[in-house]
Amino acid sequence: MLKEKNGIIFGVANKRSIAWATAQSVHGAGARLAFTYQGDRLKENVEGLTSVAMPDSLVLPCDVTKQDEVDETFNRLAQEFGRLDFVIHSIAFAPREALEGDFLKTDREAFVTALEISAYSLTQLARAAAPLMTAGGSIVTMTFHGAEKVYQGYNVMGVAKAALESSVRYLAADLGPRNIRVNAISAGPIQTLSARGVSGLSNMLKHHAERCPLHRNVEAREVADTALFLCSSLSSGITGETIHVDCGYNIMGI
Ligand code: 0WD
Repeated sequence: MLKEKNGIIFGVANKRSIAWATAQSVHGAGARLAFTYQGDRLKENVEGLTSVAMPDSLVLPCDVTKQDEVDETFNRLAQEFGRLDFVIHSIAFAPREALEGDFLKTDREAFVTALEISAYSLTQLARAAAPLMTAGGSIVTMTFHGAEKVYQGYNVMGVAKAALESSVRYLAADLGPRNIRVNAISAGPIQTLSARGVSGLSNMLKHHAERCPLHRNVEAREVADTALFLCSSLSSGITGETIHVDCGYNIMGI
């Protein structure tokens, strides 16, 4: 499905990352991949994972708060891949203290950091990627239902995800004429490194599984396969959307 396609994946922290599940799906469909890692603390993890499973991949440092690293990432991509076909944006961060207690107490610094890394980075990366997407392309980001409804403890990350989902629509409008599609996947809760930073995760997992139509939690593989669909020509008519991959949780009232 993705033979002779080149993609870059932002947000692999370890083997539980949604980005890593996505890498396995798109690589299995034939794509050649570049990965980025945020800082030296994650370098070994990402190199360890890719060297075994996908040794032909490019692995580059890229902290989205450092514009020079973003510029260097896309320079290297231009040199090594030439053309880029898809981007997986699977990045989010908020200071831990902002992810517990009242949203009301969110300070300026936590707000700015969460919005910069979790929302603005999509626009930043889309702007850098678009010139390489000479045959059209697909940009996919990860969001959560906490953008639409209040989840206690999700707090400023919910506000960041709302900005992210809106950014998807504005970017889709800007990039549509170049046949670059931009979509978000709203995933149900999954046990990952980031998710463990949100207070009350195990309750959230239990509540979702009890309430949703499929009566279970979603698997990272299911999110990954939706990303594969969004990167492939099977989804050629879809842009600016937020697709829920949450075992149906979001449709439920009482
Ligand atoms: O329940 C979940 N796990 C859900 C996650 C449900 C719905 C959505 N999501 C979203 C997250 O909000 C995020 O956008 O999916 C995306 C991926 O999250 P993940 O796979 O759950 O988490 P994780 O494996 O921790 O990957 C996120 C990574 C970071 O990991 P850590 O845990 O080290 O903060 O985002 C990256 C980093 O690798 N990241 C950055 N990358 C570049 N520059 C930066 C940065 N400044 N900050 C964080």
